[in-house]
Amino acid sequence: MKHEVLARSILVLGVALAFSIPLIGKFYPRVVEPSRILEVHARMPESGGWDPDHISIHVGESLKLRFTSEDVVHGFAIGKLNQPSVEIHPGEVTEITLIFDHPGTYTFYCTRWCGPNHWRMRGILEVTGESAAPTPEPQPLYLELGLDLDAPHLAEVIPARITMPERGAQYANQLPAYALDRKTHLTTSPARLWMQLRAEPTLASLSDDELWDVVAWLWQHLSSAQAWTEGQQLYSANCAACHGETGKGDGVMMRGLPAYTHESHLSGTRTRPPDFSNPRYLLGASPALLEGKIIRGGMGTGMPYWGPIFTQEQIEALIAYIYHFAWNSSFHPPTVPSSH
Ligand code: HEC
Ligand SMILES: [Cu+2]
Repeated sequence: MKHEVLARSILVLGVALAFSIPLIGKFYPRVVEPSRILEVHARMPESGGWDPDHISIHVGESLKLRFTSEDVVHGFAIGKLNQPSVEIHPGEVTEITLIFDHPGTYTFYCTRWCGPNHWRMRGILEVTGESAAPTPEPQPLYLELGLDLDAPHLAEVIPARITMPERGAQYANQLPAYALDRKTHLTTSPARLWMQLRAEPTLASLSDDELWDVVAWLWQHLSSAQAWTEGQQLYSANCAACHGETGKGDGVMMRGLPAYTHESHLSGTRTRPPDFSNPRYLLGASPALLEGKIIRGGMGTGMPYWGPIFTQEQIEALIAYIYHFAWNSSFHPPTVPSSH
């Protein structure tokens, strides 16, 4: 899927080089003679953000962007393209050359925490030109399901101890087929799935704790270890400043704001993120719901929208990573040491 996007829509020439050599302009003419050069100024969002913040390029045209920063270090990346970002240092010029082979609209964004409104530092890159009709993006699952993202989603049941997925694995062959089905996984919260499995006569011999091990195993099983690692990296780069390294909602950007409480969860008046290590919040949410929140953001709250920034795979990786805060939660009385 990654390769498809790359082949279909973009070539970013020499971006990787820009990491090691800040002033690489002289290397470019050998790669490609740009048909146009555009100066782009980077400033903190408080002082205006990107200038210009709307860039147009024609299919096949090679556009050289010359970045300068007028305050602190910023980064430049284009959403959904899986290309490394370039750094923009004050007093230096960073150049990249873009060529697209397909029309489309992209969001470019700052990749450095340059200030409290860092995530608002975004702009639009419009690629114009005729071509075969663009492949429509699949509709996000939360829209297909008609989920109300703002409705409360407290877990009806939560584990009484830290779950042990490796113990849950031994019951894999006793599970009803739907439990292993990916669509069920995406549309069902862990708490709901637990309740469904609890009602299965064939699993009646399992204790409540063992059944939680099964659900935790399913959550691990249905997302790959690779996704988890990618999710961890994306989380610390993009989310931890608000959500906190340990997912407690206590990131540096959130200090001093009123706490996230049950009341704020129920009424929708939330200023801080929820504590991801509190299973009441996270184990009551399906992957489709979390995906919706990440794509759309929390209207009116500080939660940014990430739909134009991350690929589907990156969002899935983030979700796989976020759930681990609840599974490994020290919120439970730690009667058994966690194996993670
Ligand atoms: C600028 C601060 C900020 C950043 C950065 C941020 N968030 Fe949030 N996030 C919030 C706030 C505030 C909420 C609570 C909003 C609400 O629930 O309506 C929230 C809520 C959420 C929720 C909903 C949780 C629930 O149980 O309803 C998810 C999921 C989430 N964020 C994921 C992410 C991910 C993934 C990233 C990084 C890619 C991220 N957030 C970056 C502030 C932030
Ligand atoms: Cu910035």
